[in-house]
Amino acid sequence: MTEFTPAMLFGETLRRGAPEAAAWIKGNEDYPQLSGTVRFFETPYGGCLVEAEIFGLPNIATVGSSNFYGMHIHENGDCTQPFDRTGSHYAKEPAPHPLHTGDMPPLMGNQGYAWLAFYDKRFLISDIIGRSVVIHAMADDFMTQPAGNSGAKIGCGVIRAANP
Ligand SMILES: [Cu+2]
Ligand SMILES: [Zn+2]
Repeated sequence: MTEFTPAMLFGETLRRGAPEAAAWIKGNEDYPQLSGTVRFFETPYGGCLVEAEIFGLPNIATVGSSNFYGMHIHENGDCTQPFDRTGSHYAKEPAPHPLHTGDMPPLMGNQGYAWLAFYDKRFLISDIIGRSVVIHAMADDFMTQPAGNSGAKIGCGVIRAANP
């Protein structure tokens, strides 16, 4: 006998592949090969399911390499190069890092490729449409203020409603 857990429904949701919102990530001028998507799915439990698939992270050339890359929702949906208009981490109410609404787990790049899916109850999809997902050059240390010392903004994508 198998107990039903949320993960079963989450797997189903990802397989169906119909997110309520998505961000197409592009790299900055130093990382033009960086690309991918971050998708946001509603769940019956409140909160949402986030799935990121990113190609071309900086360690791509090093055989067998892996590394962490900070990833956050920033307040402004403006990915004009060099991504300096994205503003701070999105926060519904003032809070220290990593308690911002838009703080998320880091990507783990495996020789340039990262896939990550997680459940997030900090925001509703309606809160984040028109904001941006930013990927950083370094790991987020989840301590340093105001942004976890995660380095340059190497990837950016505006979050758009899938069915506006
Ligand atoms: Cu950030
Ligand atoms: Zn933060």
